[in-house]
Amino acid sequence: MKRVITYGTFDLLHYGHINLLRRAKELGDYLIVGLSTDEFNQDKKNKKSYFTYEQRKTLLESIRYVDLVIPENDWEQKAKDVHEYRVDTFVIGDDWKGHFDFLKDEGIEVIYLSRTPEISTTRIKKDLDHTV
Ligand code: C2G
Repeated sequence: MKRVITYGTFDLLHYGHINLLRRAKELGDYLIVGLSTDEFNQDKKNKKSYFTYEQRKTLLESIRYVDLVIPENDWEQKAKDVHEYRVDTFVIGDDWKGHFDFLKDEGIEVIYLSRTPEISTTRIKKDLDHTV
């Protein structure tokens, strides 16, 4: 059983997120998502999500590729999570390329997947602002 983990805010869930989660699941048998909490978003990621943590968690848990959603409370938890959840592979979009290579020291495979270029939560918000 190959276990894969990824992290993110996943606000205003869109097909770019789904493309990432689908490819992450294809790399193993079990996919864990570390979902950024509202506090982590506001205090450390300088992001204000439209949907709350619980709403974003409900959305993620309904996706066929996702097996478990855990809270992401800080930048430091990854090195602990990979052992606690017996993870083999860490995956994230290549906008983070190089940022998490330190996980290789924990014996974890680190893979950066290409982002879906034309879509982003920021773009959705901007486009909607112009339509109302
Ligand atoms: N993503 C993507 N294509 C997009 C938008 C997002 O592949 N058009 C990917 C991102 O690369 C990331 C995941 O979807 O792997 C979640 O995106 P965000 O919610 O924007 O994640 P981010 O805020 O970058 O949080 O500790 C890691 C951070 O929590 C990552």
